[in-house]
Amino acid sequence: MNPDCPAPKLRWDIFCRVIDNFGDLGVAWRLACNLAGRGQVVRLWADDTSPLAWMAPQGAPGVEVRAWTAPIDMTGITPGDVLIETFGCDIDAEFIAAYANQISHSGQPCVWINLEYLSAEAYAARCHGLPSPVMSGPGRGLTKHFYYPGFTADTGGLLREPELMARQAEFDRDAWLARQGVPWKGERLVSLFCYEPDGLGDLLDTLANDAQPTRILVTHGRASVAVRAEVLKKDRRQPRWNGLNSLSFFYLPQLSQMDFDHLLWASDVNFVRGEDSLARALWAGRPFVWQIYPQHDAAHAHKLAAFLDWLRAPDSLRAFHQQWNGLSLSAATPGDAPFAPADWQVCATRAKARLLQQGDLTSQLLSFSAKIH
Ligand code: TRH
Repeated sequence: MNPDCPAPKLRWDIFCRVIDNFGDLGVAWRLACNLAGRGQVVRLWADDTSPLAWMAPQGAPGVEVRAWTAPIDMTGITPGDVLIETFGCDIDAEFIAAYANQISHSGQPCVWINLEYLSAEAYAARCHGLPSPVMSGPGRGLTKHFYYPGFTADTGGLLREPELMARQAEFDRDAWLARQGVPWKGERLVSLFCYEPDGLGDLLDTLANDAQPTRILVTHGRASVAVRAEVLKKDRRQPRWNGLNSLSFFYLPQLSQMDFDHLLWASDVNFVRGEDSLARALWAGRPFVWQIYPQHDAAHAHKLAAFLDWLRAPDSLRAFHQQWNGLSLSAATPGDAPFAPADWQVCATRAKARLLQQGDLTSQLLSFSAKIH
């Protein structure tokens, strides 16, 4: 999108169904804010809006949040210009009928976009932007388009706010840590946002036995439950497992999305999971480890491999990911190899630089929609 020629102001309806965890809503909210921040008018429909109370307590100007009830409450609603269906969430027939009706009366074009999951696999670039004619139901005759986020210029890119790098450059680590109540004395800080990773016990042992002190900043929810359980197990089985007290913990409350970014900027190494936090770890530019969302058919193993290839991950980082994700039996840090060696940082810095040269998701989505519109 040419910055001298601002995108036309459109009305957007973004639909989001929360399957589990926070990623679906996290991505939908971030997209809504990114669009509104560029002058668009956004309505976000979510079947569970409750996590926004901590994720985005201030709301965002230009974003209206609506409860997506079943059946959908369309009282007083006129569909917008653009429909975004996040992660194939299936918008109600009633809403589609109203949209189709509006299009046929106004002559406006159909901009109905299916925003897909993030993947570095080749299909993302292959399928990005493809049209899909709607063959049945009230939308029959309309065309949906697939929009694939991704890590390369031939995909839809990653969400990135225009001012993100400037905010990062001004970030005051000490002040932020003090505000959170973290008693930081210069030890290595590791943020931990995860499910129940296979490699958690090994990670704690590695850090407990490391001469360099480490504090893990444990995020609220599943990560904190997993860490407390692992520590309890270790305390029972081997009370002196952290005998040097090299390892300490700080349990965080639920953070706003803004503060979640700050957590990643404040830490020396980031453990992230799912989709949105992976993108944020890339923007943080610090060494990171990703726990991929597990799928029953083991499709996540291919997805992880594709990502590590794109990342140009050094061998030790690949091995760590395999073990963290339960995809191999090798030890988290084989032998006496250091935790997070320098080439992890080099890899993260280069990946961030590559991504910064590409268009962000919202700019590309605006161009894409304007082309169809
Ligand atoms: O929560 P997730 O595991 O979400 C996952 C993925 O999206 C996955 O692809 C999807 O299939 C599954 O949900 C259903 O991880 P993710 O994607 O990183 O989303 C977490 C969001 O929560 C992200 O926007 C950051 C936000 N967050 C906060 O705002 N504050 C916090 O304190 C924490 C821990 C997270």
